[in-house]
Amino acid sequence: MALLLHLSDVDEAAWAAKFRAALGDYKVVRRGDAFNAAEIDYIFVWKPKPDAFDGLVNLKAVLSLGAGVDALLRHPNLPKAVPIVRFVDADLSQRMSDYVVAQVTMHHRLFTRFQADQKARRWNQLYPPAATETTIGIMGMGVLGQDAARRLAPLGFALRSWSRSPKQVDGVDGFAGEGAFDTFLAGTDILVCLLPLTPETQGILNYETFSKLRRGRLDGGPVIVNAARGGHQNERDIMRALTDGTLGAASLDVFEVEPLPQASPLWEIENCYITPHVAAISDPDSGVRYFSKILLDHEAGKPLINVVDIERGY
Ligand code: NDP
Ligand code: OXD
Repeated sequence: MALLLHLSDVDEAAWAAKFRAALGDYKVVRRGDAFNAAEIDYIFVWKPKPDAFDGLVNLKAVLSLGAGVDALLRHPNLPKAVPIVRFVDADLSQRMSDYVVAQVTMHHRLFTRFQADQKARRWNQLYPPAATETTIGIMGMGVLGQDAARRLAPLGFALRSWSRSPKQVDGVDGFAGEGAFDTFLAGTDILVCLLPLTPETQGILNYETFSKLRRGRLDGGPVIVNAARGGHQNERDIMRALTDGTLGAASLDVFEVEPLPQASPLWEIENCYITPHVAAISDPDSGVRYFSKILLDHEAGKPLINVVDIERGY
């Protein structure tokens, strides 16, 4: 019985040390260690290599360091019948909401406009709308979307959400399904994407979507904030919309290709605010606490929690 760690682009050794401390006698191995593949019950992954699952014939669950599992689900050798547990964590939600609140408040107060005025030494008393006059539309009303709504509400913003199934959250005007998408957009000034990447949501941040957002409330035009996945956005369309005024600004944490290529024109656009996929990081202490409990509970006969619905894709 053992847990195998297979983490790329993060400090696997540090995670392994914490898992060993948390799991006591339960064996924890890393990719480079000598181990018998048949003894692996659980694999903890982030950006797994093609051979990650080779020989793991007794796997009970795949544990995903990421909250988003789109890339994992595309892994060509992902075992078909093994449940996937994704990361759901208050610390991760807090960090994501920190990002969302920062971007939303920055755009609400017309940061792009006043930065340009400052550069031009221009004194122009243009008053932003009150938060109560500004509507934030959250696409994806799951764990992260609901947390963001909860933290934006006390600031006074008008809130609306869009999800696959209807959601009733206090103080949030809920819209659900494709049929309600245009109505949702029509009243939105700042569009925040917290959707999972699935075939249905791929490319949803496109020119047509941007054209349907409410105009006239925020000087410069409506704004998008994407902290979900680069696959949600069409970057050519974002370029076009930022240049022709369909969008006033965009905050992007994720990109079609990561790292964002040097040649991308997005780097140069003043009303495009780029961060390198850092909106929220899975913290090793809370991550180890969360997954160790899940593993030990499961070994004690309890059901797994936060299991990905593979058919749905999230
Ligand atoms: P959840 O699974 O909890 O929530 C997903 C939400 O999206 C649900 O409300 C769901 O609707 C909705 N949704 C899914 N498909 C559709 C659709 N076709 N149309 C409308 N709504 C849809 O996910 P999380 O909140 O935990 O995470 C969201 C995403 O955030 C992750 O998948 C990941 O890609 C991204 N992420 C990015 C990070 C970063 O650092 N940039 C860090 C962590 C996560 P319903 O409620 O009806 O199921
Ligand atoms: C995640 C991420 O999905 O960091 O957790 O992007």
